[in-house]
Amino acid sequence: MILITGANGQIGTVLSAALAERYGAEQILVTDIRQPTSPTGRFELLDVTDKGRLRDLVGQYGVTQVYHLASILSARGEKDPSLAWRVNMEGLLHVLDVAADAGMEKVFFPSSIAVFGDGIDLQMAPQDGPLLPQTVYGISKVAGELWCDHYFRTRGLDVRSLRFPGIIGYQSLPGGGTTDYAVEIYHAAVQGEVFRCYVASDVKLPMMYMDDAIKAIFDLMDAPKDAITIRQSYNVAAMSFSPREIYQSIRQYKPEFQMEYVPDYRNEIARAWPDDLDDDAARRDWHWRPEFDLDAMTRDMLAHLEVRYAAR
Ligand code: AKB
Repeated sequence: MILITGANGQIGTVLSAALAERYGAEQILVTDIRQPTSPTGRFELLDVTDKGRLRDLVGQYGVTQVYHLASILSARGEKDPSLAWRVNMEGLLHVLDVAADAGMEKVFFPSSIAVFGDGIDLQMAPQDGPLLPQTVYGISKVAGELWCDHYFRTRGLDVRSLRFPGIIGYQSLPGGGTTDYAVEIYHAAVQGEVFRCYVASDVKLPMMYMDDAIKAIFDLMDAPKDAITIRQSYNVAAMSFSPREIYQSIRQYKPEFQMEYVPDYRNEIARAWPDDLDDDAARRDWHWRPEFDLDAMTRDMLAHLEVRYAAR
């Protein structure tokens, strides 16, 4: 049985469905702090800060793998640092401990571009280099990566991780992140609204289409154990753009679309993150290759969202 935490979230919604399609819905245990509207597989309420509940579910269902997605993201984390630390740090430690005790096969932990900050070339963040994040979320991801490596070395737990860029998909909405604007902009464009962008026009960030994010997770998790040479977290890159560039990409198909810039505190978070990532290690170790660039993503996002809003 495969357990997913944070399964109602932006990635969790899509990953749960993809795992159910791969392994069968009866093999998937979907968990979250809130009841989903339409669960994929069996659903159980789970707050990851409750270790006893996690241990009980793992025993009850005979869980052999965990995809640990429950997390407070960067923007919300700055508003409530103690909540972010509790959920992100305690939650991960509970998962690692319960998984190691149960002798699980594998664990997946998403890290983030938020691990980067001062001390590196922000135009192309290296795989190895100083990790000096400026957000609570970033600090929790750096500590999380080190804990994953520690559990691999001391308990033999096969935990694998990716440093995700901003993820963009039509299936679900993100919440509490800095890169959320790059999803919201498509919804505004399709609904004929003026988009108010909280990141300045020239701030480039690494981004990835949801299909590629799911592919990256599966490619990493399917790789033979001895191919995984990095037990902290792999950089994975797909595309990099600024608000001005995504706006121009949308305007090719929606020439009437308008955007205003109203930068807020999230702009400062975005400025401290890299423009792009060096993902040579992921390409070398488990043959990572993204499929979507900005324009391919724009076409796919607009096509799916047009259908959804037309049906309302
Ligand atoms: C966020 O913006 O906080 C996340 C991330 C890049 O990890 N989407």
